[in-house]
Amino acid sequence: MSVLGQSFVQGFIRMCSDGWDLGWHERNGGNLSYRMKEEEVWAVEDELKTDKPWQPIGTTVPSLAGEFFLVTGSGKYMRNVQLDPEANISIIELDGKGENFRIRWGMRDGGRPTSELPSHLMNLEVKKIATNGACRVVYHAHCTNTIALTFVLPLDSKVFTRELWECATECPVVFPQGIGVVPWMVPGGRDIAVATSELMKEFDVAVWAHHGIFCAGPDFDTTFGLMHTVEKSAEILVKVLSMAPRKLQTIRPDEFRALAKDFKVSLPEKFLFEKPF
Ligand code: 2HA
Ligand code: ZN
Repeated sequence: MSVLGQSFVQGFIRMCSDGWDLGWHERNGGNLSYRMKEEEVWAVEDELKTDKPWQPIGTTVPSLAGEFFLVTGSGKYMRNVQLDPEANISIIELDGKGENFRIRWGMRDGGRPTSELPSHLMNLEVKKIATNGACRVVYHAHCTNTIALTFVLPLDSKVFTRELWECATECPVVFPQGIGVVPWMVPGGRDIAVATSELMKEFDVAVWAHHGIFCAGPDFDTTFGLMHTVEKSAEILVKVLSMAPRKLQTIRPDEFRALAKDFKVSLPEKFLFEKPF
């Protein structure tokens, strides 16, 4: 079967379109990567080319050595992925040291993988190790309400986690570990990749101040659903903060503890501190 006929490719394309539909991908904003399964590599082997040069990743990911990834292209628009996948996404292979990559399929008219490739690969590496190989998807989007909150909330994981948990009852169940916050940094390089992947050891979500969100998960639905849940909760908080200077009521620490018990999640006590509404 062709590359485009594969279900993992179809799932990847749909996620790009869904993010566009929700307004998270102005111009070339945002990017997506997927760590392919061995059998998915075998299934498309006939279509993989070897004429492109090896190039440095810009960081080292030894635990991903030799693996294959489906990634969006640098400067490419999420909007266009569905319309012309072969020109906007690519399958890349990593070398035996996890230092270089080469394009094996896609980017038909030239170009290179996402400018955030170091962050994607370092996050995928940390998550692969932390989940015994279960994590395969890393997604970066420019979610409006979450970005807006990075101007008015302290850039502190405890505050972001607690505020977003309070704004939608499902949040502590969907991201019980909480969410990390990266202060403003220059995007695209190794430094922001190191800072983000350090947080990804603990969290599945990292907010980039004044920029966007990185999410990780085992499949497209879970990862997209996580991004969507965080951003929905952020939208509620933006509305609440716009309506009144303070909440009249909210979910209290003991209520989170009761929720955790019934839903069988464990919520770190560091997020359940006493505070005014
Ligand atoms: O333009 O989102 O962070 C792609 C990006 C860079
Ligand atoms: Zn971005």
